[in-house]
Amino acid sequence: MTNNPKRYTITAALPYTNGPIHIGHLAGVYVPSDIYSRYLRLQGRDVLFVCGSDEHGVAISMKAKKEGITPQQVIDKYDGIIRKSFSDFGISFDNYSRTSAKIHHDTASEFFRTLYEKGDFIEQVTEQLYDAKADQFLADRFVIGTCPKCGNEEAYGDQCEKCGSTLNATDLINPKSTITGETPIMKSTKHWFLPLDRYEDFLKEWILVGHKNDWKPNVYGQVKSWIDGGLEPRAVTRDLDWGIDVPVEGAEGKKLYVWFDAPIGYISSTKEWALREGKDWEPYWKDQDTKLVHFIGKDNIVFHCVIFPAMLKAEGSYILPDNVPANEFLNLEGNKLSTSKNWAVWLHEYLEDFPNQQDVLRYALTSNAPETKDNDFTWKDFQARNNNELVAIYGNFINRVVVLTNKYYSGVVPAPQELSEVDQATVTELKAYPAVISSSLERYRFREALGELMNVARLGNKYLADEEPWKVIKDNPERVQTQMYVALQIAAALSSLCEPFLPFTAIKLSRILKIASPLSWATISESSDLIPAGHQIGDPDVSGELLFAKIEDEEIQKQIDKLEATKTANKAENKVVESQKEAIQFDDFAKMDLRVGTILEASKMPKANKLLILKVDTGIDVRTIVSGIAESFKPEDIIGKKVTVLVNLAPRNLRGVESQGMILMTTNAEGKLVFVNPDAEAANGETIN
Ligand code: B3M
Ligand code: ZN
Repeated sequence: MTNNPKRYTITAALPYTNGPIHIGHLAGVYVPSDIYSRYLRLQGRDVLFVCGSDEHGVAISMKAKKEGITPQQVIDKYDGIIRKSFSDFGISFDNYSRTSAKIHHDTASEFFRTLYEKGDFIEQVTEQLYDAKADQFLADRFVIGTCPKCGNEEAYGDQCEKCGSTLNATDLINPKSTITGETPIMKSTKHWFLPLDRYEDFLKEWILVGHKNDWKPNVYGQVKSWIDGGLEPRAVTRDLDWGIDVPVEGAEGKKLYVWFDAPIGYISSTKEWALREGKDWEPYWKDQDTKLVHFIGKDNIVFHCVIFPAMLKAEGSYILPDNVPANEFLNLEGNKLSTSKNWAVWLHEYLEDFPNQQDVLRYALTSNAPETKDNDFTWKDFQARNNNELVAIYGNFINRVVVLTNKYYSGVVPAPQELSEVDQATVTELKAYPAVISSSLERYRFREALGELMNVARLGNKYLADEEPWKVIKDNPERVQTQMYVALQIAAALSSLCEPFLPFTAIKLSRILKIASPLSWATISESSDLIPAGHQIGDPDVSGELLFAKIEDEEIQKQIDKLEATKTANKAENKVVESQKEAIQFDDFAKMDLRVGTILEASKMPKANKLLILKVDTGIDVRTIVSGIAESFKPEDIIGKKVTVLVNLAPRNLRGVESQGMILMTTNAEGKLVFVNPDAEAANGETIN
């Protein structure tokens, strides 16, 4: 690959259509790939940015079983939701396809047949895991067990998401079927294996030597440990009823392994685009002057850096990825994002609560992106990024420039007088920013690049704060013409420099300044006349629009409460019911004397947070009972409550108070303490049997 590519093929991991898109997907893959693609287009480069829905694999079949619908219905439902989410967030794919499309089935089948006919596969009958109860072979997510590499007890049959290793299902320790929970038996079956061991030397040379310095350490490190661990043949077919048929004799009932077909989805999406646009797809995948970059999350590293490149190498006519800048994981409020536990901020739900604030989320996720290590999204940080940075720095600068331009010059850019030294220095600093931001983006450092963008807004704020045109206007209006002219140049530059990161803001600001099309970054580097004297900015009803709105605490609290409710629901759903205790004889039970009682008085035990002192009418007598319920009930709220009392429990001295019995309690679905209430009609003293 040359250092000056003729064209770029940018791919973003194909999302499984087994659920909606959440902030982790955006942060890990789709915002960085979109920033990079938008940036390259602004430099006038030939960019093809492709993606599509990943619609095969066990994840889809499991979702279908769970929802009681067909896999086709699952993929149609989520393909639509996902496409809308990407469109809503301005993820600017040139093509978004789907692997259930015929063009992909044809492309993947042809790819497989090419390798098959070249004799690149090992055809072998092996013993595989089989669920006799479900009458089904167990592969991928149909089986779960302990990862032999890291001990993760929730590793899948093909991959451990914790350490990134890909596995053979038979490698799992203590495997269990996720269909029936049964322990699998072994059963013979034929599959086709990609002999990765034959590509070990090629991979070592291409990656461990060739990309030692330009691949991110988190990516290089994982690939190195995987290669150093020794590569083995990997099955690229499965015994499944959902997926792409294996296109060779003797493969009835076999499907392509999803991770064999999915990366080929990038190629079929390119073909689909080329057909629609009347272009030739091959240069984007076969020309050495094309720069191919895969954007993925860290759990996909081995597939994009080892398995797919081995497939491309085996086929022989394709280029290899120049870089795979995988991100680490984003967590949410300290916990791992989880589709199955609904522990996520779903994009479609975000827009319901924060309409037209896509850029705020793009900004917060990029500012906090897990580029080198896992990171945590919190709603408080989201609010702070918006209020303290977007509103207070970027929005505030633009608002001041627009208000003063409208106030002093009715929205017309004033003609500058001679630029002062400060003006010159400011303009010189502005001209340097396209190169500064580009340098970070070319190295896939998106957080750093965004920080530099905000420094442009800071430059504008500082210039106005130091120059104080609102004071100078009284005595030296000519000077203010120059000051506002300089400030407007910074504002104009921002409208283009922010486009890759904040595309919706770029449109808004261009409308406010009435700039017809984004300024090229080369122009910003060379010219200090980006928005010329005499130019009329947008009418006040347009130019008066604020770029960003403050986010109030209530809006954030609503989101935090929503997550708390999810946590509670998960607790209830995942509550483990304790197994039954050891059997007792009836005589054992008969020893307990349980009665109906009523709480007459209640008070807090001094210096004991958990204890209440109760006066209980047991029907036999009124007695004192100390109960550990102070954290769940206020004394005044339980007066008169009917309770179940164990009256013949030996008295105990608790903090100097003699407690004569026990009130029976349990917990509700939310884990909150509740009374075991006898029916209201039951009279005090009645025995409970
Ligand atoms: N569908 C994403 C995942 O593992 C996977 C990516 C395929 S990219 C070819 O969630
Ligand atoms: Zn592992």
